Amino acid sequence: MSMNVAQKLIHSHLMEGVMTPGKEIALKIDQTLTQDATGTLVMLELEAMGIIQVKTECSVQYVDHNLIQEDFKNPDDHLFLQSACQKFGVWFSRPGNGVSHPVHMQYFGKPGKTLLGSDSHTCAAGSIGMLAMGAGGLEVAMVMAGYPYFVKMPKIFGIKLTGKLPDWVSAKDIILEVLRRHSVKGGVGCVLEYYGPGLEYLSAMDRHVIANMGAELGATATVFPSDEQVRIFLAEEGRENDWEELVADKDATYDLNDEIDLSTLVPLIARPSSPDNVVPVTEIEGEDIYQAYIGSSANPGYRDFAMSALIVKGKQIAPQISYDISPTSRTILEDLVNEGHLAEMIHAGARIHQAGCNGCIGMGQAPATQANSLRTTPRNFPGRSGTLEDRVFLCSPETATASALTGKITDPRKLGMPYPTVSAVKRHAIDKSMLQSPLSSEQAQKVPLIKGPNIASLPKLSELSQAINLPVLLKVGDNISTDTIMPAGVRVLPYRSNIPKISEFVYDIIDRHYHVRAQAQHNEGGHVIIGGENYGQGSSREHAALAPRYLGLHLVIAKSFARIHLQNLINFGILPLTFCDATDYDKIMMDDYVVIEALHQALDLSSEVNAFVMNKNNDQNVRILLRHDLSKRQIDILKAGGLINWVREQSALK
Ligand code: MIC
Repeated sequence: MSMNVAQKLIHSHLMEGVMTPGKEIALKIDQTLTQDATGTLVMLELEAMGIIQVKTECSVQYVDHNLIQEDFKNPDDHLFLQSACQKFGVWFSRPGNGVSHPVHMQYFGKPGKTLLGSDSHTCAAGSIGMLAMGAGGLEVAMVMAGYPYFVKMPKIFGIKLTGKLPDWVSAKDIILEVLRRHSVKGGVGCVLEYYGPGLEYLSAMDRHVIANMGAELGATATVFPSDEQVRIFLAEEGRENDWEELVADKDATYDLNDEIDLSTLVPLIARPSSPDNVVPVTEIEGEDIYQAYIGSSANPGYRDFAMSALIVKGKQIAPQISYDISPTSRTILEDLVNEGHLAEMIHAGARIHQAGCNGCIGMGQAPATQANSLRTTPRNFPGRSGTLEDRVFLCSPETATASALTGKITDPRKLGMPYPTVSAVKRHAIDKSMLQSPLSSEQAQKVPLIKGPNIASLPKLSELSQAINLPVLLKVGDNISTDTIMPAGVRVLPYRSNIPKISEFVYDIIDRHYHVRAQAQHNEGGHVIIGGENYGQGSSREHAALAPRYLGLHLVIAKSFARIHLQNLINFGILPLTFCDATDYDKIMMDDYVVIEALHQALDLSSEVNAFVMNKNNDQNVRILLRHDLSKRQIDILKAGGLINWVREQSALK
């Protein structure tokens, strides 16, 4: 049977199940990636499961999110992570070494391998022919402990690229075009596979830009073939031996199809506050801007920074502009210094930040209230920048830099200068000195975990109750992102290792009193949340499930769920159900009670569950039909009160 690249990757790692879209399969995972904002929980979970040493071919822990050290919390986390890496046999990428995704691609990524990461943008590694997926931390901890990864067999969505990009249009415009066509829900349940003659002109780093933002379409993964461009990339990193060819069979087919002629694309921009709110730059040019932000895992390559430098070379940015440069890795920073580009940007008025995620996740560089911020980052969900009333636009480095020069949203083609050519770096920096290798298992056993006072143990979770009779404490609309459920930013991120404390921020972007109401209801048994379509899109942060669960959330009823968040809810014992008839969404109001009887039996016997909605005064009682698409394994995990309890039960049975 002829196969496309995604099918080949899945087939070679299939441990259980059949490759029928929608059916649960188990995959062998070769590598894992964790970052500090999600990794501290992963390490606590490994500890809670009693794991001695990780069993993957290679697991790497990065410190890239919580770099600001305004007090002890973040540095305590860094030391905890370093000790945990030594204890469990994990590589440690020290603070300052750079953003996980490009650094992983540079030093560890290998065509043909699988990668699971506790970060939704892990899919970026699909740029070099890997099957790379984002997941909740607990899923990653399980894989590190030697379990397979369970996921629904995706549909493979083939996107054929033809033609060549015009001047001033780059990889970011390609993924913005895909988002414009298919929306933030367009990739749910799919692997996006790019193929066709247009690939010839896209470097591995260009492909990283596209693969990274596959997360914004809700896709399970994005896959590119491993071809000559990938060989060139690995050769530049001194790892040509790690290259192997991986391309689709000649007569391979796809479950879904689309085609983009690159030569027809124009500079695009996603308006506030959703990555799929995409229009041509010309449609909104002329609006004043406050900030132009270059960097993040969505435009991480040397080329992206060098392009910005060449555009501003010898010029000055407009007076009101904050031109923020957030280098993605230490080696890119070194290359930019050696090639003289950093000096050009500084001269033009740039503000240079340390290598890491920084403003992308609201860790600094927050924009002024309601002032337009043009960013090369992957997400512009409301408030994610750190400013509640933000106006963040997503665009290419070309568009952001052109706008920094004029002070207004500007189509870069109108700068009236020739399109700069970024030449190859003369002596590319390859430097593993800030990557600490795992210890031998003998040495590892002697390492104590260093836990500062902000690192709290994981809360114990109760089993799923037999019946539900709980009030609705929140009703939200479509496309609620995990940035809304569990905000990021300097206020909140330092509590990623402290669930009791971080739970005080749950949903506070839309309801400051939610956590107080939830706490008050906790002793009464808990509560329910009602959601719209694509509930929980965006980040993989499992805090968006665990913290509400800590506050007593037991059931979410939504029109549909995003993949990673759905599994996170299950992993922390929160039942996710969907409406059989989406119009029933309108029949449930805040403070109504949802009643489900004989719940365990209902889940076991059928994919449909009867529920009653009663208003506060108990004088109105409506029956609604809910459904689930849970596997037996997922139902067992829910009944046990989450994955950690389930693992403990399984080990006790052995
Ligand atoms: C993101 O882009 O939202 C993040 C920061 O990378 C997250 C991880 C996190 O919340 O820490 C992600 O996408 O998973």
